[in-house]
Amino acid sequence: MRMIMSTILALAFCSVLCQAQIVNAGNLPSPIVTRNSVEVCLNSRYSQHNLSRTSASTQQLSNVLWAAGRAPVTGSYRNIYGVTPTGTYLYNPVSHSLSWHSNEVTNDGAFAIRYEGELDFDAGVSFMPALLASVSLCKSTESPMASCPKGIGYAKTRLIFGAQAGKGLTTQLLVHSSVPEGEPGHLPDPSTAGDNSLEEVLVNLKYVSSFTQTNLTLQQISQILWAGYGCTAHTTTNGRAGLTVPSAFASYYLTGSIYLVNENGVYRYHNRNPSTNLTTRDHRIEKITSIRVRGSLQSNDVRDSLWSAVGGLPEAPCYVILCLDSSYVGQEYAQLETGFVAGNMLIQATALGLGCHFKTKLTSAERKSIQAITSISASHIPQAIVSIGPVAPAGASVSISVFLQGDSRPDAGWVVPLIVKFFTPGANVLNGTPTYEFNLTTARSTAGSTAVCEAMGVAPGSYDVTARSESTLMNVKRSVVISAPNTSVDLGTLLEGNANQDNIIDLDDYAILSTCWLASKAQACFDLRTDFDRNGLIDAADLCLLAANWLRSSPVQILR
Ligand SMILES: [Ca+2]
Ligand SMILES: [Ca+2]
Repeated sequence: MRMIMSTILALAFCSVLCQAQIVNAGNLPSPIVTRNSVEVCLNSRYSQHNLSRTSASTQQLSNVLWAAGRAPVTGSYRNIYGVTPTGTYLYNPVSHSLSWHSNEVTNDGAFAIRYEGELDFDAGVSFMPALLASVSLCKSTESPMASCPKGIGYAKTRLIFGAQAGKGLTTQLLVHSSVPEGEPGHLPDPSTAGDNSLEEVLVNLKYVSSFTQTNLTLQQISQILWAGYGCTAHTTTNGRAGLTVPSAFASYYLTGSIYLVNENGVYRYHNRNPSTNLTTRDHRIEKITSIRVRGSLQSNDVRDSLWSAVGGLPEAPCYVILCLDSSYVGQEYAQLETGFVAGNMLIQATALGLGCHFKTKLTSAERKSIQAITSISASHIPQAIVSIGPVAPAGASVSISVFLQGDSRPDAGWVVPLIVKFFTPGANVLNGTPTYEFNLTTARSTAGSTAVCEAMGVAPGSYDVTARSESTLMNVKRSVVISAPNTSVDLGTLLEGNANQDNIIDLDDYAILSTCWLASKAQACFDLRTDFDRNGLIDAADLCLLAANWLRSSPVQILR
């Protein structure tokens, strides 16, 4: 009984003591939003090695742990621990709270975060938001924190935070591409001052596996490569040009081993000039020219081959392959650094309105295939692939195809506006309100026999689907079942001749055609509405189409 009482007293005493310190088991205060941009925080980060043991505030701890918990979990699991002067706590990212874990206390800095997980890469992905959140505390009601990732003397690498103020924020850009604008390999200056808010970006991180296939601009590519592994305004204590990521002893393990794969081919990213001199700064890409392309010789686009070769890789317009030199493979610091780069790319992609995905745990067969497809250096061993692109809307994408009339329709005449609507089955498709309406533009199908386009983000279900173009009647297909991720819908032949866009082909349309009879495109009286076959001349071919569809009316039922 006495023992139980003393235990209770000891616990009570500990509880009082703990309240005097920075941490309590239980809920943490909500993170504060500083409104500092992702870019300014990336440009301002640096590692500080001698960290004060002055206590951190609960708010500082809250912002840092919250940010660490925002990163997507890669690998099978991740536990985040806060190591404080009073003990070690397990952080719960769902409830934003701490629970007691062990008596281990910090012997360096104000507190540290450390991880248990399947992958060192994963710890790196989660370190970066925490680190940037600590930088961002500058210019808020809380002081910024200095930090440093350390491993020596510990069982597991940790990110240690000191309560002393850092150097503050800077938008000064010290790196510019050594390749002149307009020449191959040039990258435009990255922005160091976005108008986003780091914390708001972290709330809405776009970690996705479904992208629309819109190619990235060179400015977007420049920004993402810089965020991942670009030079900042900082110089390290051993005289090297600092990067947006920390690196043990400023070793910079990924120097020259980051590759970009886009619609134009494969490129190696360089942040140094000369490439191996870590005291220099650069920002350029070098095309890998020795790509062997099967089939067409004109294309260096290997994205489809890459996608086919790597299980679980999403289809994306842009890939970044993070490699390690074979001498670094398996080293914890080096693997951690691949996670830093990926984490930054996710944060920056989100700030640009793009999505991001990480493919990890590549098999040795996949690594060999990646090297063969991209022709990258044999000593550069792929560790992870970062996919980047616009986020595909949730729901199904619907591939629409229609046949366009007119024997003399030129190639350009297959590119037409197409209004596609999705209705509840049985709806009045002429006057009713659709569930979805898309103003699309067609392209000629690869086979050349149809005009095709894509409607994105349709919730799976059954719909009456309609389509019409500028001078056609409306076709309808009833009770079409749409399922994710993709459904193809053939909406049949669109009937030409409806010049005035009402729902019938009749004398009104003929009257419009007769006023511009035999007009060609250059003439003032030319009226595109009656150039039904889009060949730039209004003649007997157009009249024949109108006559063939005479008195037909919308909606034209397409049965199958
Ligand atoms: Ca008409
Ligand atoms: Ca014509």
